[in-house]
Order: sequence, then structure tokens, then C-alpha cells
Amino acid sequence: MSELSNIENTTICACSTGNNSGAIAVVRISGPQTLEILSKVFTPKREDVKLLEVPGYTLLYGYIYRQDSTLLDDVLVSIFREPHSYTGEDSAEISCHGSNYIVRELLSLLTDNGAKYAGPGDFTKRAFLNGKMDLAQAEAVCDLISSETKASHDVAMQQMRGGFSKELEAMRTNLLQIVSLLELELDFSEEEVQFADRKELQKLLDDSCTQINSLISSFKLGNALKNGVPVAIVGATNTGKSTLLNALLREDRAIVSSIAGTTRDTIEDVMNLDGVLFRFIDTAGIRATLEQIEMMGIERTFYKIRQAQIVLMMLDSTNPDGFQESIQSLSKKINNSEQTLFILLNKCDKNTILSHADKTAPASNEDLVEQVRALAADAGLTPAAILPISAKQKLGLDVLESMLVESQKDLNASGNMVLVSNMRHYSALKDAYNALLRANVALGEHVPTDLVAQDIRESLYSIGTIVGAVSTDEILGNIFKNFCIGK
Ligand SMILES: Nc1nc2c(ncn2[C@@H]2O[C@H](COP(=O)(O)OP(=O)(O)OP(=O)(O)O)[C@@H](O)[C@H]2O)c(=O)[nH]1
Ligand SMILES: [Mg+2]
Repeated sequence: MSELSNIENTTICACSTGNNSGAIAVVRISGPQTLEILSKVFTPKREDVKLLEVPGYTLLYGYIYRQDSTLLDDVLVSIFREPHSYTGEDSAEISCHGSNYIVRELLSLLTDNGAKYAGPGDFTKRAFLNGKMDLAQAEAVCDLISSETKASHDVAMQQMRGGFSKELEAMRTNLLQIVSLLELELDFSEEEVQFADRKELQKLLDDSCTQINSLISSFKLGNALKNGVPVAIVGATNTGKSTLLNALLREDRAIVSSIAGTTRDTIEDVMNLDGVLFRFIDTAGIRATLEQIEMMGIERTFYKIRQAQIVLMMLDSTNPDGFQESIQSLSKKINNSEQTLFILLNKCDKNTILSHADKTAPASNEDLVEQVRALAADAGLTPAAILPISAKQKLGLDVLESMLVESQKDLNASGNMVLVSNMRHYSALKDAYNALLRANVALGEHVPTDLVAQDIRESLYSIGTIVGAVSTDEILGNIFKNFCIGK
């Protein structure tokens, strides 16, 4: 059974304000029996109100009674009539007092009277299936709710209001036009006619490729704004990477110990520094090992380095003999032309007496800094800075943080710029792009028209999956499972 016919007859309910008790909570109910079910649990104060007949956008004050006629709560109910509601169906929002007990009881009253508990994202899924928004907009609802900075809010808002969808729609229209011309030719294949000038077609395909490509390249920025700028903390074992992660996150997130090889898996979390969201990633220390789990951990470290936008290379300043090996081996993994590198000389509290008045940059570390600068240059690296720090004593971290923020000062979506921030969209766009490239090459090489048309169709399919012009229950299931219940 398709999703749409599956939902047509059910009425769902859930608390839409999360589990935290606030002054009030909002319980949402949506579906064809909304008013019927509501009339069984809610008594409007105004006796003349006929609940089954109230028009949309009505606000009613009244009472929720338990089955034994005792009063559970007094509430405010907003009524929405299809199609003028979030889901496009008849629906209501019950604002009750924010006790978890009241919410639980209210939900069980509603379900006792015929409503079903909503699954994750069910309300937004209905909004999509009823044509209130496309899939990309539905996903943006999720992003908007979880946005924590102005930048991530801007990206989500732009997508929710349809900026991204409009761009994709224009692209689809173009491609559809090209493909219909080609397919028209196929209908007349006996006569060997060409309706479309090949040069012109190629130009149109080129334009579409450029357009898709610019969306693909916006992903780096979109992803950084939404999920935080990825910052990998890497280096040999025991250099203090986990200590630094904890200091940056201001919480004991990772286990710290003097045993080399403590961190096996990557550990990451986000931190908002001066309005910029960073995703700090602690990694397994790099050393030669034959231990399987540790080897897998180190593989993950290399993977995280590739994904990072900023790399923090940790060196133990009490062990200068280890500098060269660390720098040399990491230099092979870092792409310094694309990634910003900071080299951190940790444990500077141990090997020097802090002499600076601000106690952030001990002067006697200058020699070490120079030594590291030379070694980095030998390895072909150009670090943005080499900083003596003490992760444990939290020295020099304010300098590091302000440099991190400074390095991202251009990280802001300008105006109405459309950014791709969703991994699903990113990979669909890449598929679309590759198919178009194939079509473009094929066109140049005078490959039979039907094969060119097929590649363009494939590209159209991939773009269509983003907005949900083509969608399967599986795609929908994967998207909405990440939503919270009540959204
Ligand atoms: N004196 C001093 N000790 C530090 C500093 N930072 C870390 N340490 C100590 O160094 C040891 C290793 O710290 P971790 O943070 O676990 O090091 P790591 O790099 O995560 O190590 P692995 O996970 O094994 O790769 C611990 O005993 C820390 O207390 C520092 O700034 N000064
Ligand atoms: Mg560690």
C-alpha cells in the first residue's frame, strides 16, 4: 500500500514540544477524525460551540475530562481545517499545562478514542504527501528546528522557503525540454531528422552542468554552517588530544589517561565560538601498532583528516625528538592547499616557566616554535600558526580559539545564496552531474540519440529525488526516521 493511502484514514497525535516540562506543552492531532476524537475528550467552555462544525483558525478555551469525568486540565485548542493546516488535513493543537503526566494522560485519552500515536516526522511527512511542501522543504523543517546559529538558521530558512527547490525546478524544466526534443527525434528516427541543433544542445547541457556543479561545491560551506566546521585533532598517542577536546568543549567528553593509545574511536561534538559552529573531532593517536582495533581507529583518524576543514596537529613539546616523525607522517595525509593547519605544541606548562604577563605564550617556547616551523617547511606544510599551549592548564587556548574564529570569518552565506547542506541532496546532485557529463560527452561523440536521452533521464531522476518528484516509501522512510516524534 502506498504511503498516501496508508495515512488517508488515520488520525495521529503526539506532543510537539519535546519531553522537557515547560509552562505549557502542545499536543498535536491531525487526520480526518480530528474533530470527532477531540469532541470526546474536550469540552469547550462556551456551551453553544458545536465542535464538529467549527471553522478553521478558531481558538477555544475549555476542559479535558478523564473517562471517569474528573478534570485533567484546562486547555486552549486551536482548530485548523483542511487544506489550511500544516499537514493539509483537519488538525488541532491542544495547549495544555506542561506536565509530563498531563501530556501522557491526554495522549492516552486521544488514542483511546481512535487516534494513533504518531511516528517520527509523521506530521511533516503528511505535509509532504498532501503537497504542502516538497521533500527538500520538509527536510529543512528538521534543520530549522535543530539550528543553533544564525548561519545554520539562514541556510535552513532559505531551503524551507523553497529557494533551493526553485533552482532545482528550473534545472528540471531545462533538462526536460532537451530530453523531449531528443525523444521527439526518436519518434521520427526513420527519417533521420534532427530537431535540435547539436551545438545548442551541448551549450544547454554545459549550462546545466555548471549550475549543478556550483550547487555541489556549495556543500562544503552549507555543511560547515549546518553541522559545524569540521576540526580534526590529530597527532601521536599521548600528546594530549583528548585533553584538548575536553577543554574546547568545556566538558569531560573523552577519556584522558597517561596510557598511550587511550582513544580508539573518533569522538566529536559541536561548540559555538563567537557565533561560528565548530565540530571538534578527537581521534585515535597515530603510532605503529599491530593491534587490530587500534589499527582500525587509526584508519578512522585518516578518514577524519580527509574530511576536516581545519587540522589541529598536536605535538608533545616535552618530546622534541618526536617532532620530525610526527610532522613527516601527517604531512602525507593533510591537503594543506585546501585545509587550514594549526600546529600545537602542547604541555608547555611542563617544560617551561611561563614568563609572559598574559601567561599564554611562554617566551622560552620560541625556540621550539622555530624548530617546528623549519620541520614543517621541510615537509611542505604551511601552518596558519604554531602555538604553544597547555591543554591541561588551559593556557593559550583563548589565542587558539580566536584564531579559529578568525580563520572562518568569511563563513557566511551571502544574502539569498542557495546552499546545499544535506548529504542526501549532495549525493543526488553528484549522481545527476555524472549522468549529465556522460550525456554531454555522448552528444559530442555522436552516440545514438536514445542513449543520450537515457543519461539525461537519469540525471532528471536524481534531481527529482531531492524534491520528492520521484520518491519511494524507502526514501521517505529513511528521511523521516531522523525526525523527532511530534514534528
Ligand atoms: N602537563 C601536561 N600534561 C598534559 C597536557 N595535556 C595532556 N596531558 C596529559 O597527557 C596524558 C595524555 O593525555 P590524553 O589527552 O589522553 O592524550 P591523547 O593524545 O588523547 O592520547 P591517545 O588517546 O592515547 O592518543 C594525560 O596524562 C594528560 O593528563 C598538558 O597540557 N600538560
Ligand atoms: Mg585520546
